[in-house]
Amino acid sequence: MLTIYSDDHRLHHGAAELYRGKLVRCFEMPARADQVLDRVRASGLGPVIAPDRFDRAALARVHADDYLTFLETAWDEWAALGETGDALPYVWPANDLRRDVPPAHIDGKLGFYAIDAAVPITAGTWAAVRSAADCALTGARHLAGGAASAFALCRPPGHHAGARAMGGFCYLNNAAIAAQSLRDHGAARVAVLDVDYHHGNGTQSIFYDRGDVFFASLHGDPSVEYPFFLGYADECGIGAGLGANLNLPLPWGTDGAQYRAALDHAIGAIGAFAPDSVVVSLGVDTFAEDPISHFKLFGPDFAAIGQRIATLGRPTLFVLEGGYAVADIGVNVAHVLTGFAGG
Ligand code: Q9C
Ligand code: ZN
Repeated sequence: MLTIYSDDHRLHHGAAELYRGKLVRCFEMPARADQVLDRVRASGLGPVIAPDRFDRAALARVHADDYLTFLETAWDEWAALGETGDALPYVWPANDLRRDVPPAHIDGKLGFYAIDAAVPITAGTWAAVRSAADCALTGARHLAGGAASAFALCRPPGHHAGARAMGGFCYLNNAAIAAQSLRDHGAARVAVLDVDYHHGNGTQSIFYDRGDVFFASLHGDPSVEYPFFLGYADECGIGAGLGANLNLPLPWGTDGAQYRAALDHAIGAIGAFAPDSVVVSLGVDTFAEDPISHFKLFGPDFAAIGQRIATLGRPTLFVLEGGYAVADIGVNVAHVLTGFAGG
């Protein structure tokens, strides 16, 4: 299996995110990608290549033009205030406010385009998020060219980013951009399977009204878990997308056996959808020792995830999402990928 990786992820290194009344050190950090790259190399999975460069049009297939312009210019507008630390929002267009007018000032723009305060923008953020999207797009290009599988080692992650919103450490939705690229290059039907601990709200919302991209997600029950405001079982799609969205919220404490039962359900639904290719939003924050999550999966459970995905027998692109137990993220990701390769 080919891995696509760029050192440019290092250009994004946020200092802090707002959590429970404090600014805390970012859980999403460059060392995560280093660990994954290290274990991919050690596992003999296959070659590691640099991404091709894609232009803005590939991103604009999924994201709104004004949002892309915001991401591209946010740091310069922030720096023009005389600020030297990371840009973070502090006000949002929530209930009872207007959200039809994008503000002119950067403080307003940050809140307008953010769902939370876990998305610091630094001088190198735009370059890094572009490189992550390039990794995903390169993986999609290899699948379209006939590869059976690929792994886009993306950082920062993407599945919380909507067409016009950043959040949860995510800026561009790498998996959605890749899924759309597969659609644009020969696949009539694509399934996105999201196994990150958190609901992939961005991916769901991007494809919610479409019948050509099936979205299935296993995640912590949003009634008690981030992102709280999407990811419930009754969200089944709308219009042409009705029936093409499957949410499987699971309780805190979910273990390997419970997880596999839900995964088999999702895989059955994806099989019935008969996709031409599959994109996996691969988060390993379901790990028992993850510092921000509440599932109880261990190494062998990750291999079983890969094996079960392989039973679909479809060209499959894995896209890295979350996983914050930094010392273990590489081992757990490698378990999924080698489980798939051997399954
Ligand atoms: N400090 C992904 O896994 N913050 N994003 C939760 C814990 C947001 C996770 C509070 C978690 C986002 C890609
Ligand atoms: Zn996550």
